[in-house]
Formats: sequence, C-alpha cells, structure tokens
Amino acid sequence: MKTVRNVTYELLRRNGINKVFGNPGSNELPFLKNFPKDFDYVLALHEGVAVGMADGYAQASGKPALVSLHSAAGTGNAMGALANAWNGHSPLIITAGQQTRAMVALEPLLTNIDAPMLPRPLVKWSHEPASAQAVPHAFSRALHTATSDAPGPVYLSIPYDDWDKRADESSASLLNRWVKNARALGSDELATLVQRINTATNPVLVLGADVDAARASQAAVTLAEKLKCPVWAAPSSPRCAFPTRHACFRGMLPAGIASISQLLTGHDLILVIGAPVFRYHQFEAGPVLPKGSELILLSCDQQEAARAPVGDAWIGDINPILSQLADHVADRAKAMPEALPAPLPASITHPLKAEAVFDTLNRVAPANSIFVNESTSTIPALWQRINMATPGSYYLAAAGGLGFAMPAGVGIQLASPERQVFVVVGDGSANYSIQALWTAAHYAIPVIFIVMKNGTYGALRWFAEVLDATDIPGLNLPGINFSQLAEGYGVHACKVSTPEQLSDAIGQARTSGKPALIEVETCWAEQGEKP
Ligand code: TZD
Ligand code: CA
Repeated sequence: MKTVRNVTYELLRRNGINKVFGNPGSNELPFLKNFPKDFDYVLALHEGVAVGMADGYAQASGKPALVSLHSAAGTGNAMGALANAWNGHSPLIITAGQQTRAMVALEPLLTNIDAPMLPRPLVKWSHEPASAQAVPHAFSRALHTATSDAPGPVYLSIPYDDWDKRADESSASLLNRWVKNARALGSDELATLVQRINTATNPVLVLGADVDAARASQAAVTLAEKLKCPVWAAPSSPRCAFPTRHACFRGMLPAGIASISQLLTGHDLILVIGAPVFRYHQFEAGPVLPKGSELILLSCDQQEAARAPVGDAWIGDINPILSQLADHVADRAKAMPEALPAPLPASITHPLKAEAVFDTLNRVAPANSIFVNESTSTIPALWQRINMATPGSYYLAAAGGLGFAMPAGVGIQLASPERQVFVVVGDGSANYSIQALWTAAHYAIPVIFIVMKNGTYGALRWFAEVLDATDIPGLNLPGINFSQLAEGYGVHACKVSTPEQLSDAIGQARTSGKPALIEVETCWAEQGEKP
C-alpha cells in the first residue's frame, strides 16, 4: 500500500527536494517517521533559524526548500524570518503539524487554530487539506505555487494522523508533472521596448535582487556595456546583481524618495529590472522621478509592477527578457563611463573602523566568496570596499528583519560548498538567531561569522538623527561575549583587534574546514559613511 507519506516524499524527491529544515514537535513526528535515507534533516534550535536557513538555501541553490515547523508556536517563532522570505521571493514550502482530525475540533494541546490564517499575509498560499487523500495534491500545488513567478513561501498545515493513511491511486499523476515560467517578450513588445531604450539620450539601469536570483547578471553586464550607461543597485538591495568594480557601476541607491530622484537627475530613461519601484526606507518628501525622466520596470512580480507609483511595467521572466534586450539594443558609439575611484585604504585605528575590517576581508577572502550582511550601519562601506564580481556573492535580509544573516549563511554554505561564506553581522543583529551557530557546528558547515562589535544599535542612532529623535533609550549593548556564546554552541571563536589578527583568524578558520566566529571590536564612527 502506498501511504500519503510515501507519495509525498516521492513528490518532493522528484522536485529536487532532499532536505528538511526544521524543528520538530509531537505533531510532526509521524511525517518524520522512517525518515528516508536519501533525505537530510537539518535541525535548527529555533524556528526562525529553520526558515532563515531554508531561505538562504533556496536563494543560493535556486531550488525550493522544505521547512517543517511545530504547529502554531513554531510558526509564530518563524514569522520574522518569513517576512524576509516573502520579500526575498524565496520559494519555501513550510509545513506545520496539526492535531489529529479526530480531535482537532476540541482544540487539544498543540492545535494550530485556524492554521491557514496564521502565516498570512506573508505567504502566497496557505492551506490545510480537507482529507488525508488530499495531502499529496496539496504538496504538489504548494511546490508549483512557491516556484512560479514571483516565487515565494507557501504554508501547509497537515493533521498528523494523515501520514499513514492510504494514498489515492490518482496521486501518481502528480509525480511527473511540472510547471514552468515561460514569459519572454513577444516580438511586438520587444520592438516597443528596444525602441524606447534606443531613443533615450541618457538611460540608466537600476538592478535589483531578482536579476541575481534569475542568474541574469551576465546579460545585465552585456546590456550596460552596449548602452555604456551607469548602473545602480536598487535601494536596500538584498542581493548584488552587477559586478561592483565594473566601470558602469555606481553603487547602491539610497532609500529616500528625494535622494533617489536627485541622483537620477539628467536621465531621460530609468530602466528598473528585478526590483520594486522603489524599496524606500526613510521618508523624504519629493518627486518620485526627476523632471524629464520616464521609468520602465521589468519585473517577475505582478504585485510589484501593479503598485509602482510611476512608469510602465512589463511582467515576465528576468533572464530571457534581459537576454533579449542584450541581444537587440543598439551598441552606442560612445565611451564607457569612467569607473569610480577605488576607495583609499582605511586608516588603522583602535578599535578598528568597519572600513578597515572590510579592506582586510577584501584582501584575504577568496575571489568568489559569498558575503551575508547584517551589519546595518556599515552597508555602504561594505559595498564600496568589497569587490563582488561573481553572481550570488551577496545576501541581506530582504524585509530588513534582523536574524537572517546567521541562519541564511548556514543555508547558503550548504547550497554552495565550493565557495566560502562570510557572515558579517552586527553585535545587535547577532542576537536574533544566534542558535544558527549550533547547526553550523553540529553539521560541520564551515561558515565564517564575523561579529562587528561596536557596542550599539548603530543604524538606529543614525535613524534617530534622521528623525530628529533625541534621548532614545535602549540603543547600547554592553557586556555581550560572543566568543563565549559561540564556544557554548560548539563553534571555535576568537577576538581580534588588528587587521593582521583578523587575516590570521580567517586563514586558520579556512584551514580548519569548520565554522568559526571572529569577534572584532569596531568603533561607532560618527564620521563614517551613513547608510
Ligand atoms: N528587530 C528586528 C527583527 N528587525 C529590525 N530591523 C529591528 C529590530 C530594528 N533594527 C534595525 O532595523 S537596525 C538595528 C535594529 C535593532 C540595529 C542593529 O544593530 P547591529 O548593527 O549591531 O546589528 P549596527 O551596524 O550597529 O547598526
Ligand atoms: Ca552594533
């Protein structure tokens, strides 16, 4: 007899899923019973870590990832991480165990009350199948929903007595089907878009995370080199879609309305690809676009396209559309933009400036390293000083929810064993999902965690200045010993205070093949660049 469990695992297997990121409870044990030998269970000690790891894994691998959470309490613990996965277009299939069908109406212990409601609005689809026989179909639908454009998380609540039930014969037909995105531009649409680009006098590209997610950075480079135009990373971009030392690259746009339109002044065409228009943060009154500019958005996300306040949008697959544009736009007969000057090496102070940490990292990290960043007050400095030339080199919490970087770094390292993952995390941010250290140690996942210890919620100090908010309590973080915390979770750790010590510690961590945490005391630089 084929059980609901057999068919569901076979469906997952055929869709490239062989890992379960999770934290178990009694409701989930029947799903995990006789756990298939070709699957790995990656245990997280907190559900935010499970979702964060799966988010990193899904983004870096380009494949859906499965998460198993415990009922309502586990789902609740994961909601912050879910906000990031939702904003990051991360294809997660999140399941939570429900009480048995026989008892659920009595609301026994561990009932997930109104389960499909709980994760909304941070999922594309949320469901509890009406019968055990409907479970394989629900997983099939969940998989195809999560991975279709725009990708995103889905949620399934499964009563725990369903797994041993007999599966319907008809569920076999689910195993071999697939759903693909196939939205390149038709020839008329392409001609219209190419014409608008070719007739622009001074176009500019703004590239977002979905360009990197679509593995379309090379096409973006070709397009920029034909247009000989400046390229900006979208505001608060959670991924890096363009080589940061390329002559066309100008850096990351700020996240205020007026600052963006000021920086883009003089461009008659602003072509935004794979990002919302725009992901603002601080409020700055002003026009969304500079005078005389028009905006075109290419997006895989219908909602992003619909809510943009200005411009025309084409919804489609970023990779084929960028390739179409790279092939068809006219090669401009003009010089390439001049590359930005390399930043001067940061002065060596005690404690170190974040800039000096990044200079060292840039010097000693292998060229194709991956940087997962949650050092919130030093984002511009990192983009300026770390050369990111390889696609998939940078990740940041897509919704700005702290607690992403440490678990995501673990998931990214699992998905990319051939590249070194560095998690650069602030001493504030490191406390939201610190349990990720245990998973890294337990499964020997060799992430290097660098804790930037400036003793404060630096970004909030900056924001308090923006808001003219004085006398704010709760911004200082004295007395946290991250090396001891790391050792407690089984991760080798050390404290460094000079570039030489940092570079030695990175070298030792790399030869150990194990995860390591390096605690660097840094200064809160009032004179430093602002985020
Ligand atoms: N809680 C969560 C889950 N997400 C958040 N974004 C915040 C609180 C608010 N927050 C920020 O947006 S930045 C920040 C906080 C608390 C400071 C982080 O401090 P840090 O880094 O030490 O990690 P810096 O470089 O000192 O800013
Ligand atoms: Ca800090």
